Amino acid sequence: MTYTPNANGPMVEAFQKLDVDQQLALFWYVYTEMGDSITPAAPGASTVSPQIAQSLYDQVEKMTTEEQLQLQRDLIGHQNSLIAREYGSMSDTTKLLFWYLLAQGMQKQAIVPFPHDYKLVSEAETLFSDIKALDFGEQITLFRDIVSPMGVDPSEVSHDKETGL
Ligand code: 45D
Repeated sequence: MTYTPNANGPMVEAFQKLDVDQQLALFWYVYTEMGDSITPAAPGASTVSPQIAQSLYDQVEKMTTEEQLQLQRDLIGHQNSLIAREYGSMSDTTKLLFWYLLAQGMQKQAIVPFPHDYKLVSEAETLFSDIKALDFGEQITLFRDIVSPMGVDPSEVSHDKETGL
């Protein structure tokens, strides 16, 4: 099967059209679905920097649960912050690893837990089914395209007077 990153376009757009909380919720359901098949020590993971993802994760783990949730919402919403800029300077695969660490942190209750009664809206349900129909390699390409633009790319924004960043 031939596959190009561009084939993700419509799915990436559908993901970004969801409101921020629905994006987080869908991402959580994706993790619960595929979590076991993700192996952080995957061979050939040459562009991943585990120490960088881990140190960013460690900063988030120290926050209160409210701050942890806000940080995740802010990454999706491109809010300027030190962590958003640190995130934006990582490689796409390291960004994926960071989200994976967050999801694992949620599972071990070190990060704000997912509310059991929180439901996906129908657009998110549809997208979830579409994602499940992709093979593993296609899913990873899709998630890279989704997490890549999150945060703030420090090389693309100018100095922010308000935050001093
Ligand atoms: O109260 O090559 C709501 C590596 C609102 C290795 C909420 C890899 C209400 C190298 C928003 C619902 C492993 C990196 C609360 C490859 C409310 C390599 C909170 C692959 C509390 C390929 C919701 C990595 C929250 C892969 C907090 C495939 C939701 C990684 C949070 C995949 C959701 C990672 C999170 C995935 C989801 C991570 C954190 C799918 C994370 C998903």
